[in-house]
Amino acid sequence: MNKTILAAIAAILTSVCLSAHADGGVRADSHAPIGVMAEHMHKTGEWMLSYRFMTMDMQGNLQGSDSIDPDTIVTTEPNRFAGMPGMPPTLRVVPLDMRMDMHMFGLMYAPSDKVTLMFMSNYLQKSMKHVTYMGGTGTTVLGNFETKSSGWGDTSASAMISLVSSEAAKVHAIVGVSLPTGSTDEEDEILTPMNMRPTVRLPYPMQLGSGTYDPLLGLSYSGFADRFSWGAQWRGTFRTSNNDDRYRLGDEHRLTGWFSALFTDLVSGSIRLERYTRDNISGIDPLIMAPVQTADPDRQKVERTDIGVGLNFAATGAMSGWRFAIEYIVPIQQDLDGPQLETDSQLILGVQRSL
Ligand SMILES: [Cu+2]
Repeated sequence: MNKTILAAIAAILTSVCLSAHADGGVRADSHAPIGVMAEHMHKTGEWMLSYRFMTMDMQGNLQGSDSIDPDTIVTTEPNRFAGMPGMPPTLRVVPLDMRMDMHMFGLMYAPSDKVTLMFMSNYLQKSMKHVTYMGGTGTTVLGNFETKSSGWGDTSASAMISLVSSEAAKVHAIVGVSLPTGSTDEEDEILTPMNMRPTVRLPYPMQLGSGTYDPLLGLSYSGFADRFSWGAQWRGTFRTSNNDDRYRLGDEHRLTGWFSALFTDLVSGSIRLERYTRDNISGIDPLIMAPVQTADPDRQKVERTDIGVGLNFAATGAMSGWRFAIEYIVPIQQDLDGPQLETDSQLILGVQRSL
């Protein structure tokens, strides 16, 4: 993590807080921790623009919840393409680490107090480092390579519909659709166990979109006391049809609960738990075929529990309407259909501007 950037962010946030003075009604924790989406609504006629930067680091592999090293993977883990021409019996290429940076842009608008509309798009930058073992058996390393992909991901359009709205409690439903604006045919050069360097369609985790129109559903609750607040939310993404490449990604669910404390009206700290699940892929892209775990539709399932700590800042005065937030998230439990890369940490920075 870049310490200079973090120090600069801390300095900006501190000056925003110090220059702000409290005025009635604004409280930092009226928005949930920044890693939670679609958790607040707006009043009739209000707009909000937001930008979030999220970075995710993955290092090392898990089989279930246990670490598995590359030498073990390439000698014991079966290759689902075994038996096809030139394919070895076991995996021979192992991902070592992955980094994903996501730039998320959001727009919210409330046509009434009962309904807030939300649009989100994101720009993704992914890179994955690998080790390739020589030939079809043994533990002789042939070399390393890195693949990269970048571009716009899928776009979502949702409506939040208020069910309960009082000072102390707010509940709303989330109904939306994810649109397939992200690419599913990203390519890059790889190193094969036969020491060739072809450019091929990249495995599933390196693609940018789903290729499908997916219903989004959710339910969100927030509760407020004088100096404290809390909330819970479930959001699901349902993959209902195959894409043009003959597969569909697994359904995703996020169940989260958080607790926030106000330090001043304009600064709050939070702690949050999240349960994230993603199913395996059904179907298979005939152009994604390699002796590597990421090319296997049955090695994509994730069950993970994360814990996050965060800070929210709400500005007033000259910067009224601006909010800044940060959240740092680490897993406390992971169970993967592996071998699969293990998540190490996520950092989310956010800026929001209400109009
Ligand atoms: Cu908003």
